[in-house]
Order: sequence, then C-alpha cells, then structure tokens
Amino acid sequence: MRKKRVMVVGPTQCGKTSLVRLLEQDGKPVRRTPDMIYGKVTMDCPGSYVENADSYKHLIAASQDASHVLLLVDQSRPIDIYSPRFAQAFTKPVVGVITKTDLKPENRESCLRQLKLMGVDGPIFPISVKTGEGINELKDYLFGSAVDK
Ligand SMILES: Nc1nc2c(ncn2[C@@H]2O[C@H](COP(=O)(O)OP(=O)(O)OP(=O)(O)O)[C@@H](O)[C@H]2O)c(=O)[nH]1
Ligand SMILES: [Mg+2]
Repeated sequence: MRKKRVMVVGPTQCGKTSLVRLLEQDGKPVRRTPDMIYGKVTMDCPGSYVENADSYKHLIAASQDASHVLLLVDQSRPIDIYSPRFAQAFTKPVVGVITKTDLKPENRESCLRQLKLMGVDGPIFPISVKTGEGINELKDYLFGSAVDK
C-alpha cells in the first residue's frame, strides 16, 4: 500500500506551504506552487484548485492518497471561497485549520462560521507559523505524539 500523506488545501496565499514546511521539517525555502507538491508526509495543493469549482474533482481524486485533508481558512483574509458542504465531498478525515492567527483576531468568528458552512465537523486547529500557536497540537493530532518537534 502506498504511504498516505496529509493533503493541505486552501486558497492562494493562505499559508499552505508555510504549514507544509513545518510538517515536513525539511527547511526548504517557501516557494509558489504551480501544481501539487508531494513531500514526504504532505501534499501541497495549488490554491487555484479551490478557487475554481471545476477543479474540485482533482482535489477529490488526489485525496485518495491522503491520510487527512486539511482545509485552510486564512484569518487575515477570510474570503468566502469554498462551496457550502465542500468538506463532505471527501471520504478521508477532514480537519479545519485557521491560519495566521497572529493577524486580525477580530476575524476568528467568521473563520469558524465559514468552516461550519463548509461542513467541517471534525476538529478545528487555529495555527500561526509566526508564533507557533497550534502547531504541536496539529502535529500530535496528525502524526501522534512520537513525532519530533
Ligand atoms: N503573519 C503570518 N503570515 C503567515 C503565516 N503563514 C503564512 N504567512 C505568510 O503568508 C504568505 C503566504 O504563505 P504561503 O505559505 O506561501 O501560502 P500558500 O497558501 O502556500 O500560497 P500559494 O502557494 O501561493 O497559494 C507568506 O508571505 C507567508 O509568510 C502566519 O501564520 N502568520
Ligand atoms: Mg504554496
């Protein structure tokens, strides 16, 4: 059986690659992703896939190789981009992630509302790669507590 990866999904510039770097712990520089990037433990999806409903089928197909699907919402710019109940299209466990929690705390409620509208009924992790908030909690959830931090 192929190894399953954590699939990281979210709009352009929401913080996907920044999160992937922390999950991979490989120290590679952040770069724009024109297409899916397969890391050792992650799949970094292009933002355009969630910005265009015609691409949802690619996300759903790619999620067959996923252990979890992380759906990211950017607290600094909580644009309403996902279709209602989008999360329910996946057969893998879906995890809501609110990114950039060091910015615009006043947007937290609208991010939570958005995740509920998307049909995320699994856990929700507020994270910041700047302050480190929520990163260890997310890693524990995804990989268990044995992982290096
Ligand atoms: N303040 C703050 N900025 C962040 C955080 N996470 C990411 N950023 C910034 O947000 C910008 C986009 O981050 P990326 O990780 O490249 O986002 P992405 O979703 O991979 O972007 P695309 O691949 O272009 O769709 C960068 O300037 C990051 O430094 C965070 O937790 N806090
Ligand atoms: Mg990226």
